[in-house]
Amino acid sequence: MSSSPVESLILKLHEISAVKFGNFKLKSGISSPIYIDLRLIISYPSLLRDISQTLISSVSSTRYDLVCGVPYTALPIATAVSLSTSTPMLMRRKEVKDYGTAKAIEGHFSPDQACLIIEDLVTSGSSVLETAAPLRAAGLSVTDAVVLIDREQGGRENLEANGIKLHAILRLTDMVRVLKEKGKVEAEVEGMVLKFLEENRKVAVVPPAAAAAPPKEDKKINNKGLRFEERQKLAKNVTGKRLFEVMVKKESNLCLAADVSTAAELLQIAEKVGPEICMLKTHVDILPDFTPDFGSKLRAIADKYNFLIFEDRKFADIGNTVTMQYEGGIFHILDWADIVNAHIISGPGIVDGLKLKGLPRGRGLLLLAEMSSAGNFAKGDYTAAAVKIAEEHSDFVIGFISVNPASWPGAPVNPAFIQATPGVQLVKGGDALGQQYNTPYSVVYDRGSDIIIVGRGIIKAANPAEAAREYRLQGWDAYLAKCA
Ligand code: S5P
Repeated sequence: MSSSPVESLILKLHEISAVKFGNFKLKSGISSPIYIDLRLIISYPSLLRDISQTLISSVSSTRYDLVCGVPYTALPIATAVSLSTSTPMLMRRKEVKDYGTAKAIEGHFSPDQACLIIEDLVTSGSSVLETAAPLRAAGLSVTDAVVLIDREQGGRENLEANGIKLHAILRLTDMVRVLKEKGKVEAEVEGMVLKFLEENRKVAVVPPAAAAAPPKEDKKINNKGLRFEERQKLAKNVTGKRLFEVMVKKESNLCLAADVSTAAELLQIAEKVGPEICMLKTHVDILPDFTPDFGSKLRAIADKYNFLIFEDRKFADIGNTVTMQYEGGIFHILDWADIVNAHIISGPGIVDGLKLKGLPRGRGLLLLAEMSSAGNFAKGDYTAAAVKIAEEHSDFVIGFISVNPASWPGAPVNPAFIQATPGVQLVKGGDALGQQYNTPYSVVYDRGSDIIIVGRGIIKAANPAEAAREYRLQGWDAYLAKCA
């Protein structure tokens, strides 16, 4: 019996050992009974041609003017697609050498064109999103991605949540089934792989609460076309002005949430990611080795790398109490934090109290207008009240902790206010305790925020400095797309 084109692709991939069965330790640390290495296909030109032809036919009803491969494995595949369809190709640089000097995208294009992303293997979809961000930032339309293998581990859902339709030639389960049918693997191995896939299917599945509030298709883009330079002129508070200035200078709208276990670790990570961030956020009350010189040590690093310090104290008491909490106790927050934040649950008196101490020292305040956690109560009238209080104290309030400011009634609010959003990772998802994550692009472009606040996405990464750089690039690209 003759095989279908997809079946022969599977057999060929198995033949060249691009699909292996055994016990493999994956980058994420988990052991997998199957391993796919598509880098090998460049050694088999006829297979590379067959793969590109299959990819082309699977997107025959999709309109695209350009193709762009996800670096590096998909670059030869994209080249083959480009050659056989005479479609111009773009390349996304993985490393952009210096701030603002090197281009993120190589090749000629005009901003109204549609670009198809080509990828070899999709797991969570984050590599496709990393390539889509700078393309979109350059004004290109990215609505489709074509991939040879879908590992069925949340990639399709994540991409869809980011406005990208995934066209996959084959799923890993099809692959194992065909190999079993053709006698290439034992039933037992097939069973192990299917079990592994089933158990690891939920890598980055969107929790229902996060999925419940997708950005509206027809919404206005918050602060569209307004650059930070212009908004800086509108800011009344010196720290607010400075934050805009630092963002522009460093081309960074990334705030690190430095939720590490010790002060020593915090100072170390501040040194590592300092060049990438505009702001570093602390929870000083989680540091068991806090000493009175912590503030001056962190300040020295902040001055060296030019970022602001934000103590995420979330004051919530009456005005008189917060003046003491701000200035006194063990932490003396007022002495070292440029910015603090407050809930408005206790009414506007809390801002009066903090302002009494903070304004003479040139400090700034962010109001929690929304929260990122599932089921929180900061919405509707509560959010509107935060905006009203901010307007009444715009000499001290520099902006908001927000989640979707583009959806606020009367949006956009005064562009002098900075929107800073937590709950950001490279793929949409959540943690086990109610945190909800959106991507840098959806936070800044769709939801209209300015600053992405990233904690575990950076501090738990194998290389935090590299991860911070990726977040900075994605956050800044999204800001540029909003300015375009
Ligand atoms: O609504 C909020 C407000 C804040 S400030 N949700 C949040 O997650 N945060 C903070 O942002 C939270 O306290 C933590 O420090 C950070 C998010 O960390 P991540 O590890 O989930 O990125």
